[in-house]
Amino acid sequence: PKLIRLVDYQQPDYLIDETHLTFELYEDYALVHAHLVMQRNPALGCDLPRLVLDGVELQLLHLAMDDQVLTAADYQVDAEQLSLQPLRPSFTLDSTVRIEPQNNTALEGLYKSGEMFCTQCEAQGFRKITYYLDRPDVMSSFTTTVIAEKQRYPILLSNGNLIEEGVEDKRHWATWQDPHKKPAYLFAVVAGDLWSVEDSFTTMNGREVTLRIFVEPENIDKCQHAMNSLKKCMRWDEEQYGREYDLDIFMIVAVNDFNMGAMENKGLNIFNSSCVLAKPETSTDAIFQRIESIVAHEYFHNWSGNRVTCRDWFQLSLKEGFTVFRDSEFSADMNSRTVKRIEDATFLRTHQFAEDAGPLAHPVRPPEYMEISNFYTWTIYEKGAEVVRMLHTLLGPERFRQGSDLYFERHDGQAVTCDDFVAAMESVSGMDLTQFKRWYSQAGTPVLRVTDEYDAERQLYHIDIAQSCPATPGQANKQPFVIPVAMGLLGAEGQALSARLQDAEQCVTQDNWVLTLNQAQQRFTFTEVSERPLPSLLRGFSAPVKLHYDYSREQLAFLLQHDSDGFNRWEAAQQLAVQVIEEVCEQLRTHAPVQVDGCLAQSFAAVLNNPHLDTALQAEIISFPSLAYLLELQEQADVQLTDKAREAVRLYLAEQLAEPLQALYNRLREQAKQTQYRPEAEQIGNRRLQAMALSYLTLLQRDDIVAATVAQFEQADNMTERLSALSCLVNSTAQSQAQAALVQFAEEFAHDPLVMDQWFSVQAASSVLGELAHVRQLMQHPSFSIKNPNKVRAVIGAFTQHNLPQFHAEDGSGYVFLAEQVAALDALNPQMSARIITPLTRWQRYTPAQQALMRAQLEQLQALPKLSKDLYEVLERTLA
Ligand code: HT7
Ligand code: ZN
Repeated sequence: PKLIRLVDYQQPDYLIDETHLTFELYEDYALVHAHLVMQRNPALGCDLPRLVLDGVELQLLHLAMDDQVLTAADYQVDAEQLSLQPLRPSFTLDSTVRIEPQNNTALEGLYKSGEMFCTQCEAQGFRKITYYLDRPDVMSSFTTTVIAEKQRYPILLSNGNLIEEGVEDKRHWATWQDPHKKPAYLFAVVAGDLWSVEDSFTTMNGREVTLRIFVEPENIDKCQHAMNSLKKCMRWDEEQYGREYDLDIFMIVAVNDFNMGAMENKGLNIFNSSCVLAKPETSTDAIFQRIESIVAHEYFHNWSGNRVTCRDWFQLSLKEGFTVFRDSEFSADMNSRTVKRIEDATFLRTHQFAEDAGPLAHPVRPPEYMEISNFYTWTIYEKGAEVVRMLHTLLGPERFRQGSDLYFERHDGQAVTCDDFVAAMESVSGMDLTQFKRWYSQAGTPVLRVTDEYDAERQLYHIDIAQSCPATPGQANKQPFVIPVAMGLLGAEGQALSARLQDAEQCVTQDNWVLTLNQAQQRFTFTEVSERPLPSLLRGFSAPVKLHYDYSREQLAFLLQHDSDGFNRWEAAQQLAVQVIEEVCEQLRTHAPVQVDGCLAQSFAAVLNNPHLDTALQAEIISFPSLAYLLELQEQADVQLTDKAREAVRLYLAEQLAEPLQALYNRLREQAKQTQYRPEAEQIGNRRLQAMALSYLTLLQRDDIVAATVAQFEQADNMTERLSALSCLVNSTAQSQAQAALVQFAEEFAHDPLVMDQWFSVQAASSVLGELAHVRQLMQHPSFSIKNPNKVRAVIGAFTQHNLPQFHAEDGSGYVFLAEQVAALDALNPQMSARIITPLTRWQRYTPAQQALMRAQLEQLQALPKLSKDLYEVLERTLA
């Protein structure tokens, strides 16, 4: 496979003005007729180079140019392309191809999910449907006719508005027309026996939009939350960004077999059913929240992605980073802003920082790729969103909104670049963002080292910040980034200190500042500082960096109690926990007696007693750093030792805080019993704190607590409480109760694949129950199928990403298992194999013995006779 490079980008030689497609769907194949109205790209001259169309796994049955039928001598065709010589600058091209959706296990292009036909065209799936210029800068209008058997496929959908439909014998047809020009990756077709819920939305200009969610009949009672979320985010986009919806109908279809979360096809979003279907009895709070955010994400793409799209796939973060930022702000407005920020920062620091520190590190705008599907990464999405967030911080909300308005106005209907986005921000702010753009071109997580000095006599306070960034593949040396560091100063009583920041743009006294770093080493001086302050740094996680300041445990406990920034209160608790756990790691390493510092228990007790903190934030603060995050902080990850230390500290906390935790649990559980379940912020916070309390109490191995857990499992009327109880049992020593609960659960929900996913995950992720043998057994369960990505994630993904002690078993059995599954999956679904292998790609992080075991598996995979392009690229980079 060859490398595609950003520097080689060239405009398309030909354009497609109109695309007319007819799909004839049958049980063992489909015919696709394409009529393309094309022209030589006028920007490139009058000569007529050969026309090269993309096409993969297509059987060409017919080809005609300007109605002249072409024979094999008139064109060349290979496994990926079809080329021919146009004779005029404007011409039409007709083709018919035969494809086999029923045998398409890669879930890219047109495929079958159960009894339903559906498509996934981003990034390059359209070329598996018909010969085309399958690149995002070729934008065309689409008219699509779908023909299928009426009884099996009563619903026939495509993008845009329905313009005609009819019946002929047992077959029927529907024609859809999308008036907005779009690249092929936004194309979609669906045919199936679907039911729908319908609602409507009146836009800010008084237009009526029909909203429809299509699902398989048994899921019709699980659509309301997605519908509510859709209406909320449509209003939010109007109010916050001035963006109005632009078709008469907006449709969502839920499918069971889907490689990612959802897809923003114009007017016809296709969703993984796990990201759209919910009801209280089967879905947890986390699922309800995920649905709200993904529905919003896909809807927001209608502007940030569809109306203004990407010129090429190197610009993927242009739409994904901006849209993640938008959906994250939406969720923050709908729920607790602080908790949302904590969740986002935790995710970034656990997953994206690891990616940025490993062999697959790449900039937000990668310079090259072999297989673009491999670049739907945490860096493109989450770090890309942080880059947009930093622009928001640097410009301020009003100018950022002006920049966004200008971007949409300038580029509506165009395919553009990240530079165009930043240029709009420059135009409205007058700022020169040239240096800022290093965030798009340099990979790696910057590290900030902060020291300070207080001059009591002159009431001066100096902060010195050094920034550096580790080398990443292909980038040995990094230039300084522009980094906004939001901060405040606390006095001895915990009060916010006001002061003047010297040389700041506006020299006004305040108590919340944004320091803008742009050099390797910088000093910032505050004047009129009345006492020695304690700095609260990187408030709200204002930049995706690692910040080191040498806080004592007392200072962290003080920040945890007094900081006015909720995010930094939580951050202080995390840092305190990390320090305490690392101390225990050291004791275990040196075989010293384990002594857990009491500071954490005292601080947590104060948090639990603080009536001014909401329960959601309390829950976040007492939630412990995950094992994955702790390992991410270590120079060389020691899984078993860190797990032991972490568990020892958790047990110590449970013992010390047993009384308040028990009281809290009892109060919240009683309250839950009296309250009708709603997936709303306040209740979600209560349930999360209740679950957190129960998970600590479980460690005490007390019969009364086991009994309370069983009672919660049996009596709760919602999945959030049931699953948290089940998880506590599975991870406890009460294995007979755990087994009984698992059996009961599986009997009750055998018919519901999404609930069974939760059943699989809770076991595979458990270091108590999820031994490899058990995980292999789960894969034999009738509800498991390796062809279904949700099942693969629920079992293999949960085991390798959340059951680290078992996955990293010292005999290497976890690595052998993962390699086996990767090999099996690669023959079926390359996007999934290249994704599920991720834990093995981090091999350099572990001990030499583990490294050798992991590397051996990677090399064995590399030696397989037939590898997909996706997996080939990942292995090449990982072993380079
Ligand atoms: N833009 C969508 C990306 C996507 C995708 C990419 C590759 C393979 C399968 C896929 N399904 C969806 C999703 C999004 O970011 O909104
Ligand atoms: Zn997206």
